[in-house]
Amino acid sequence: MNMSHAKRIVPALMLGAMASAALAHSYQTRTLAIAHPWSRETAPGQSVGGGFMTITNKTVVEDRLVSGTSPVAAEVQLHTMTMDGGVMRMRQVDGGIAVPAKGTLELKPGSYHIMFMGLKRPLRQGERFPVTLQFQRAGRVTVLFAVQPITSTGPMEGGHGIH
Ligand SMILES: [Cu+2]
Repeated sequence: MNMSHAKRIVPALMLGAMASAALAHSYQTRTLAIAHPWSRETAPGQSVGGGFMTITNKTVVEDRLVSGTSPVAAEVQLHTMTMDGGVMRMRQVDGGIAVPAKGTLELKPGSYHIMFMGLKRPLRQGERFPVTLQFQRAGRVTVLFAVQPITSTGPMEGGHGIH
């Protein structure tokens, strides 16, 4: 890499870091688009946290989110919510979650979500932490989860900022 190239890249990275609290973020692989990975701030002593994002499959072949890892948690699980005698319960998903061909998998509160089990430290509002997602076809994809206020019900998109 020559010097002029390096000089052009640095300001862009700095701008990205400064804008990160308020702006939406997304990731592209050859086959998937992963939008707005987010999580909620945790209370001291809270050992689990939720993770949410939107995964779009750009191909005509189904993919599958099968597992994940993160340095902030002992284990990353995939969960779903089901009605059980009138009560919503979350349950670990067996065999992963499909990302439909030319379709979208939404991980959101009250539905499919990621569960960070055995948090090694509290998740603080405004920070980002890495999660490596394992897909059946797309392989490993590492994304950053943005930690939003504990009251959040959806991703904070660009321009909305912190409420
Ligand atoms: Cu859960």
